[in-house]
Amino acid sequence: MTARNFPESFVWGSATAAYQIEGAATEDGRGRSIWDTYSHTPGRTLNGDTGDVAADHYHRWSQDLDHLAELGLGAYRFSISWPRVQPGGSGRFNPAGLDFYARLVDGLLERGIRPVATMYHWDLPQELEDAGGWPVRDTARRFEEYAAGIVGALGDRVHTWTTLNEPWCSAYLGYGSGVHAPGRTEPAAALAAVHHLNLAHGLAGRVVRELTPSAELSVTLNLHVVRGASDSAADADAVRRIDALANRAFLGPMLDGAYPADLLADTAAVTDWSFVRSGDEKTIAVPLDVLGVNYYSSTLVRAWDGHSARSAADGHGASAHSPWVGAGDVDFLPQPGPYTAMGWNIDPPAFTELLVRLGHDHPGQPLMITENGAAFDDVVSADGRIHDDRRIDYLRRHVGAVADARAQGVDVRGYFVWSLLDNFEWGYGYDRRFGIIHVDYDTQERRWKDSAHWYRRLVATGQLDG
Ligand code: PNW
Repeated sequence: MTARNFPESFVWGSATAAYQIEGAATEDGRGRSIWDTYSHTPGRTLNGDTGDVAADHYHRWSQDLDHLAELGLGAYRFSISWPRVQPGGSGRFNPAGLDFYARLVDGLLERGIRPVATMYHWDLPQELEDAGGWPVRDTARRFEEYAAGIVGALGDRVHTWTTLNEPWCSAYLGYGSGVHAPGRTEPAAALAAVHHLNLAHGLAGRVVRELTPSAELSVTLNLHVVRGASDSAADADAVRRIDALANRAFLGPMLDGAYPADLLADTAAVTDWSFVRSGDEKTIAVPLDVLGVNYYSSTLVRAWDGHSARSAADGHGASAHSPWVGAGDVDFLPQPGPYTAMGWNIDPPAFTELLVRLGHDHPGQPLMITENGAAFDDVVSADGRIHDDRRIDYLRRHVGAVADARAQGVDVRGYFVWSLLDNFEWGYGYDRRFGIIHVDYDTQERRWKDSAHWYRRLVATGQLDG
């Protein structure tokens, strides 16, 4: 067997998120989330796009599950909309909302596809934001109650429960740079959000353990591969600081039971971290069956010398409101291309590097790639097909990077392509297409891109071509 063969047991899937595909924003008793508010606020999303209709998956879910089955996928990662199942974020649950997910889960099981459910993919009920949002501790308690409701309703049928998707984005983009909902730009609040998201993960994890011991428990992190512009001590320190904010702020408490001391020291001018109470770190460190890893591109930094021009690659650098709380003197450098339509650089070796590091730092922790994929400007050709060769090339090289990590002994158990369908790409609206299946937003017609055909063959053979 060559390094590029994947065993039968390797899980192939694809991923979506509720607000990005469902639409039906006001149907069947759904409440409002921070993304409804944000996307309806002028100037927040490209072209003023909202998730009101999205890919209309709420009405087309059955047909969409048929696509999963035709792709031959073993698992489907979706998210549950908190305001659809618990409209005010506390108290009463909405039976119609729970029914939707019960039908979805049953539809997956009927097709022999494992349900991998994410509890939170960024759609916080607006009422909870009005009460302070993730910077306040009570939100973690509300999340625990929500988790008990959905696990109680669906627990025995869901194969894997994922507490959070990318808490890095929720905390730093939602409360630091403000480019995601709720659009706040408050550095101290962003760090408090980090902690309360971690706490929410731990509390919900305990709920899963207690209510459905046979289900797998996971969390999904968007981990950063941070490289320095030189091997100077100053650049190495910039790498260490960004690694602390991006990665160890989550990996530390979740997998090692404590926040890294350097993170607390680096951010001391922003907050004293007094929101971390005794016992919290123990709660957060609930053992995980799998750690979900999302990877798209890499990050290059240097220590700012105070003189040279500042750059702001990805809009995440030294902009007016940086997500990199307390690291205003770290410069984010543009990287060599090629780039995807997000402007993100393509760096498959960094993916292998990340996985090898995780295998080294957290031995015995199984990993799952819960998102990887690319947006490109897709064109429907005269033959009616979408020849997305660049997406195929991106996917081939990144699946290859996973194979390389596995060949080095890293325990990666599966791969989910982002995304099944074109969808609402947050601040970029419908302008950026990540799907392996094209969506015509006028007719809601689904059409397989060449990448979907390519993925089906990979899934069937477990063998990378080319
Ligand atoms: C992830 N960043 O989001 C999400 O989990 C998906 O919902 C999203 O559609 C996908 O990746 C593609 O963007 C991210 O700015 C959004 O670094 C932004 C960033 C990273 C991930």
